[in-house]
Amino acid sequence: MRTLVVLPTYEEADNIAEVLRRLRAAVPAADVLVVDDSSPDGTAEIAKAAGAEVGGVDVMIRAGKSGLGSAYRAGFAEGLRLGYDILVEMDSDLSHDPAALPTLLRAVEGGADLAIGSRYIPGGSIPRWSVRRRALSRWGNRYASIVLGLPAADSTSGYRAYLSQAVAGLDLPTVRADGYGFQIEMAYRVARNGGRIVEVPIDFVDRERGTSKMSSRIIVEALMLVSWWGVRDLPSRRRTARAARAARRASAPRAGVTPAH
Ligand SMILES: Nc1nc2c(ncn2[C@@H]2O[C@H](COP(=O)(O)OP(=O)(O)OP(=O)(O)O)[C@@H](O)[C@H]2O)c(=O)[nH]1
Ligand SMILES: [Mg+2]
Repeated sequence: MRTLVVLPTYEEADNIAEVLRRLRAAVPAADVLVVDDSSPDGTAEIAKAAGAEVGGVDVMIRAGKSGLGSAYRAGFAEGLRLGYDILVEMDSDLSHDPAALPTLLRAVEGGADLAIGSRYIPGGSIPRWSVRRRALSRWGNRYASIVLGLPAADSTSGYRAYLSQAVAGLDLPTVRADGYGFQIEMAYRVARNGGRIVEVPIDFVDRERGTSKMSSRIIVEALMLVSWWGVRDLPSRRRTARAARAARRASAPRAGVTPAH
């Protein structure tokens, strides 16, 4: 299946060349689209040079820093326009090991609409995170999963592969969230469309070079959005659950009736 890996970058001059080289080694046939927001540190130029070296890399340069969600929306729109079968999300700071990508792609090829690289299923890990950061992420994920009925242990993970058709069906231009909220919103929309979500264990390596662009604003945004979607969609989730219960009752054998032999 034709695959496009979308790599959002903002000030990843120290990481992007190695990401591209390791990506090419892990998935020789995949194409790559770097979406750079005019990083002042020259990330785009380095990406172009490393891209020419490894092949199959395009660089989209946008006018200014507009956020992770917006970068993925632009990259995915381009991937859909060009007719790719699978669209991949991956951070460009080496937190996500390119060597794990073939496993995510196999999950989509095997029938998943969304394959999430998960830190919170057996086999997954975050070796270098502090207890505080781990707890925040773990409980944030639990909250999203309970409030939205999301069938995923790690809906904030940014390492994932989508079947393009699933992305085409979720009305991408109306996805508004950024950062963690963007990841949750995308998974939630796939689930609400009846899509199949599969999780694959990954080891999340903390970035060694460059600076984090995550902020408390992004955490608060995710929390508020999840709470709002939870309240907004409660009636429709109840209706769906009632219909599922009724369908189960209708298909279960009736009590007191002995099946004929
Ligand atoms: N194009 C673009 N990319 C961005 C923007 N903000 C972040 N990114 C990229 O998105 C990816 C994830 O951002 P990080 O800052 O590493 O966020 P994080 O991985 O949640 O946080 P850390 O654990 O601190 O690294 C990286 O590849 C960033 O370069 C943005 O505004 N525009
Ligand atoms: Mg990171």
